[in-house]
Amino acid sequence: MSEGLVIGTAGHIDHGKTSLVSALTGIDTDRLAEEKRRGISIDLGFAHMTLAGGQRLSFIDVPGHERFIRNMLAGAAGIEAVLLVIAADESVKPQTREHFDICRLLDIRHGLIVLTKCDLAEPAQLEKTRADARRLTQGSFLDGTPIIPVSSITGAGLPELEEHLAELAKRTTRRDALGLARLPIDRSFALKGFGTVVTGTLWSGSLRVGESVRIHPTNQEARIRGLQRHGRAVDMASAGDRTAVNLAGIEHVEIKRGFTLTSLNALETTQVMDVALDWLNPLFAPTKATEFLLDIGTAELQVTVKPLRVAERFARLRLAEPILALPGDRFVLRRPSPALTVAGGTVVDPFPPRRLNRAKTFERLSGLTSASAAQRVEILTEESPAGLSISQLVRLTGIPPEIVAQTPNLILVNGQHLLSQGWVERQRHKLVAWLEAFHAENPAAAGAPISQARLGVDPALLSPVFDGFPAVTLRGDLISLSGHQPQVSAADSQTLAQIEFAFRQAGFQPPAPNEVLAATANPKAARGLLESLVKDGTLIRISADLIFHAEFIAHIRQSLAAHKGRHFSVADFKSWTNVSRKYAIPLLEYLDRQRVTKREGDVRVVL
Ligand SMILES: Nc1nc2c(ncn2[C@@H]2O[C@H](COP(=O)(O)OP(=O)(O)OP(=O)(O)O)[C@@H](O)[C@H]2O)c(=O)[nH]1
Ligand SMILES: [Mg+2]
Repeated sequence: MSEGLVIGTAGHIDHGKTSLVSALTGIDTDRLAEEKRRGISIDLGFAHMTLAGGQRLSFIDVPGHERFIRNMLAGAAGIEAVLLVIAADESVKPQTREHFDICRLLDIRHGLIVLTKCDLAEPAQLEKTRADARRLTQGSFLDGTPIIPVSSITGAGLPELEEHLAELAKRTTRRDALGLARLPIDRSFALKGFGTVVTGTLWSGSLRVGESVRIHPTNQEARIRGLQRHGRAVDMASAGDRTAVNLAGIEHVEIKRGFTLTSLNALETTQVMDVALDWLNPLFAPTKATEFLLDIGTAELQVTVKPLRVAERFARLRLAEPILALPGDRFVLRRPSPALTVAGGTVVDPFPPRRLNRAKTFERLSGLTSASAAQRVEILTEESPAGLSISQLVRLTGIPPEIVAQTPNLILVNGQHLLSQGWVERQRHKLVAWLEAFHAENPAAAGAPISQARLGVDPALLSPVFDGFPAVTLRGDLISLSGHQPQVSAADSQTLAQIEFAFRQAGFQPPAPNEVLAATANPKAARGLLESLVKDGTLIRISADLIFHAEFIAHIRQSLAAHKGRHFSVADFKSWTNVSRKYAIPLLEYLDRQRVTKREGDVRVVL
């Protein structure tokens, strides 16, 4: 079970965010010398507390200064609820709006509004700030949420705030504990005696001591030596936990904020993705490819935004560096200068098709945007030329393999590859068309060698195409349309009968094929007919010049079946089957190849 709701602060510089966290938790999160000297927060601060009712809370305190929005965004990436902090004496200011916008754009769904510095505001001023806060948050996730006036100096309102925090912890929906482990890293440092430690909020899945993990985008592997939550060692961390991970096998300087720690061999980074965007102002939306800053997870990087069509929500992003992103991930776009948050967005496809056909892409992205997880797997499988493997689908969607494998409406082949019903239907159509053409060109043939009918598809994927498909018939190595009758002339059918009779009559002492052919009316044409009898399984070629009627091979197999597991000599074989020495050796070699028997030195065993 996960423990401890992760709450972030948000609000304008100097509005009392750090003082509030400190008044609640007793932890001063402004640790840097520069923060102390300047009296402002620069980087993220981390604190935690236990409420009277026993609930645990983690706080991520963010800087309000507009120059440190990047750090604020890295902090906001890990929170489940926000305390929107507004100083009662100053009311709503630019970064109040920007932080609030960022929370909305990142789809944070829970929070409280705290009016700080109440000791500094007259009652009328307090009421005005309260009204401003209501107006700002109208129609948003904070519409109707409690507004709690406090003073971090006098302590007024703090007990009420704690009650509201307890209630907030109860109503906040938690993250997905199933799924693959994913932890966007916000800090990496070395602890004496421990080595490398990274911290972050575990977005999904769980982590266990001893397990191996992957660091993206550098693709390094490391082992979890220890885990901590709320400063205490634990064996396991789950989705939603503020987690410190002690890693073996990697140096702390090799890891930066913005990297992601994941389960070992499931996910990959990307550099191009298709997204849906919400512009804060329609005028911000570019009409051609334009550079922005992309804040996603704890990472910030340069990105080129190419709108799909004018005034269109969908766009293709090209990232300056590879990052780990999955469908549904939220992000923020900022204009580099003058710096401004301009849009939020959702990753629709982190591995889009290379070619951008605008009309098709629009349709495709609309479909993916409204798709459930299972429908997404279906769409991706259907659009791929020959289905997708489970591991490919995991990489494309972030959905764990055991869930991908159970996608309804798809066909699982060999436990590792998914095909759509539509794909199977298309192969069946192709196969029927191909067989129609084959039969038309080869009217005398009973069917086509299956190896020719594979239509350029991996043979391992074909069983769902052939199996349970009544329109085609498989016989031995031959495939034909069901009901296909080989068209043979009267003369040919007479020759066919003559050849078959010659081999059937000879039994275990078959004639030389050339002798049989020589006895026919047209030996040259008869060779093809002999081969067709071999192909359709009426005759069986044991070696280059030795052919038996299939009846006798079946007879031999039957005789051997009675001796399953027994060791036997060539002499035994002759007495069981009445085959003469001349034929016994080639027959036994044939049976070895067919895995009916197996040679072990001087003797054989019946398998
Ligand atoms: N009188 C009074 N002063 C407060 C209160 N809360 C904070 N202050 C003061 O306001 C100043 C700024 O407080 P901080 O907590 O650092 O503000 P902040 O929002 O964290 O600022 P940044 O992190 O830089 O955005 C400090 O001097 C605090 O002592 C309060 O409730 N009442
Ligand atoms: Mg601060």
